Amino acid sequence: MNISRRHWFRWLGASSLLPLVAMAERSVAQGHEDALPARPAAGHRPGRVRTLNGWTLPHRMVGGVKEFHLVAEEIEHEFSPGSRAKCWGYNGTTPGPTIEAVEGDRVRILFTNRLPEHTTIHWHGILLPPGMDGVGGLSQPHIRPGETYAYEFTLRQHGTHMYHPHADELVQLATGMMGMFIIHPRAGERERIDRDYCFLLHNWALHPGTYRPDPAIMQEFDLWTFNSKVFPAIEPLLVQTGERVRVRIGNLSMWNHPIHMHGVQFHVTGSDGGRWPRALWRTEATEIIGVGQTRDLEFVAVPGDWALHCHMAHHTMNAMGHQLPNPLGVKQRDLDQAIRQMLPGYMTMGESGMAEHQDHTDSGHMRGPENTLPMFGGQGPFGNLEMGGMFTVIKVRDRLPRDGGDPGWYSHPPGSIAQRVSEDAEFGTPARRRPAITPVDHSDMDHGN
Ligand SMILES: [Cu+2]
Repeated sequence: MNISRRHWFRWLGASSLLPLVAMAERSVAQGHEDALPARPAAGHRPGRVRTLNGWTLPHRMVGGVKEFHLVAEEIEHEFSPGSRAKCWGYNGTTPGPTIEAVEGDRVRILFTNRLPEHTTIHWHGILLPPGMDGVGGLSQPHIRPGETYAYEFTLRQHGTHMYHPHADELVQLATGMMGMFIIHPRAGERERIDRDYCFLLHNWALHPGTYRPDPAIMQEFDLWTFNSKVFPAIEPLLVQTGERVRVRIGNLSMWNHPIHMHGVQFHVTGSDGGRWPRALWRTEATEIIGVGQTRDLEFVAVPGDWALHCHMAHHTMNAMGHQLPNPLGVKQRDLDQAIRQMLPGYMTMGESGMAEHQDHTDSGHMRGPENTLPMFGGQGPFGNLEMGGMFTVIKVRDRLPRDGGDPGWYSHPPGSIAQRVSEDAEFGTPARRRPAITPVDHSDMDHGN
C-alpha cells in the first residue's frame, strides 16, 4: 500500500507522528574490527582512515599498480533497525568502501556494473586525464550493465575526495551511490594525526511504507544520514584524551550542512585541496559542508561525551511531516475525546512541545506505517536524546577499552554536572523585561468585503 506521508500524518493527528521502533544496539562496524594502530611517529606513516559504520576497500599490487575492484549493484540497506531499503551502492554497501592510497601511487580501479542501467564513476576532486574523469557521454562511453571498465591514473595530490556516478545522477545519487577516496601525503603528516575518521553526508526520501528511495524529491527528505545511517545507528567516534583527531566529511546530499562539534573548537584544516598550510587553518565550532564539498576538522580531544551533529534542527530528525497544523499551545483534549469515538486510541500531541513524542514511540503504544523510524530516538545516561538523523557522539576517554569496543557513557567527576537547585517556577528574582509590543489601532481598518 502506498501511503503518502502527508495523508498519514493528517490521519494520525499532528504529532502522533511516529512509529515505535525498538532501537537496538548500534550496528556493528564493518571493517573496524582490527585493533587501532599504535601512535605513529611524527611526520611519518600515513594513518589509516576509519570510515564511520563503513570499511576500506582492499587492493592488490599488480606490476607496481595498486589495483582495486569496485562493483556497482543493488543492495539491501538498513538505516537503523526498523528502516531498510533497496538501495544502489558499491561492493554490498552504501556508501561504498573507502578507497585509500598514497600520493604518487599509480592506481587501477576495475569497475563492474551490475546495475539494471548504465553508469560511470567520477573521481571527485582528483587530478587526472580527462578520459579518466568519468562523465558519461563527455569523457567516456557509458558503462552498460554487465560491463567492466578499468580506470587508471597516477595520484598527484593528497586530500579528502569522493567518488560517485556521473550518469543518471538523479537516480544514482538518490539511491546511495557514493564513496570516499582518501589520498595520504607521500611525505607523511607534518603534524601527527592519531585518529582519522571519515563519513559522507546524505539525504533520502524513503516514504513511510515504501522500500525504494524516491529520486524525485528535491527538499523534503525523510532521512538525513552520516554514512547512510541515522542516529542511534551511527557509530560513536572513539578517542583517547589528548589525541589529535581528524574528521573528514564529504557532502553528496542535496543540502548544505552546518556541522557542529561540542567540547572543543576545531581547526578546519583541509579539503579536496589536501591538508592546507597552517596559515589557512580556521578556528571554528561549526563548519558548513556545502554540497559537493569536503572538509577536514581537526581537534585535540578532551574527556567527555560530546555531540557531533548537523545544526539544521530538521536534519537531526528522521521522517516527519512538514505540512502539519501547528499544535503548539492548542488545547486538544476535547478534540481527542471526540475523535476517539471514531478512532479508538487516537491521541494528538504537541500542545506543550514535541519532546513527549519519544516517550510515546519508545513505550510502544504509538505506531506508524511499516518501515518508518520515529522522529526522535536514542537513550543517554540522563534520558531521551531526542535526536534522529545526523547526530552522533564523540566519546573521549583517558583509556579506551583494549578491544576497541564502546566504553559506555562518560563518568563525570563529582560536582561537574549541572544540578537542580529548585522545583519552584517562581524561584529567585531573575531580571526580566516587559515585551515591547506596540498597541495597534484598528479603528481605521476596512471591515467590509
Ligand atoms: Cu544538515
